[in-house]
Amino acid sequence: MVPPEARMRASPPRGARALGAALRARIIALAAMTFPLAAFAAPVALVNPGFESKNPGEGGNPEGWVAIQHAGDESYDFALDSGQKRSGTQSMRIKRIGPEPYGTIAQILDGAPYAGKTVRLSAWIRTESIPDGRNTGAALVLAAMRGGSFLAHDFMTRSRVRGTTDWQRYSIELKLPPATTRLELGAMLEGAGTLWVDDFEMETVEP
Ligand SMILES: [Ca+2]
Repeated sequence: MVPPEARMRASPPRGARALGAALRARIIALAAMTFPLAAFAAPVALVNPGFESKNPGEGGNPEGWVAIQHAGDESYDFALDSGQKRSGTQSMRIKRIGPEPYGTIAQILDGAPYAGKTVRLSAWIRTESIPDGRNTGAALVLAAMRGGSFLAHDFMTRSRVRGTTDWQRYSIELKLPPATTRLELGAMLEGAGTLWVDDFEMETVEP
């Protein structure tokens, strides 16, 4: 014979059951909010995104990348640096050594597959002695082009990394106009100082 008090405890109180159901409903609602975004983010393959490749690139550059600087005197030194890395054994370093205004390490993709889509570029950046100023700073860069003409770009103009900073992950997004045929991505140092960059990632985003 079970005492009435014990029988009451045998099944969960009504309040607890209601709470469990509410929690389940909330988890389902959260999952519904999260999955559609995840489902439409598709990775874009990059060559040598962490600067670990031992294969030679073109013109002395790391495989998959091209060093670009403003015309004029050689003003930026581009080098793989095993003394600083976010992961693996080395990162890319850009250091200003002359008077010209910018140095960029870039990867160039066929833009047609991404025309009309939004892409998100992420990478880890570390900086040393980058001065404050209007035309200074480290940045991730994304540019949508048709041939040699810019259609749209994001150079982190309002969120440059300056001063001396430890590794931190940054992301930018760009909606590529439908006419895009060429996509340039990378990292840029404008003005003085040193920039290290490592572990690039890119994905298409279609919320
Ligand atoms: Ca690396």
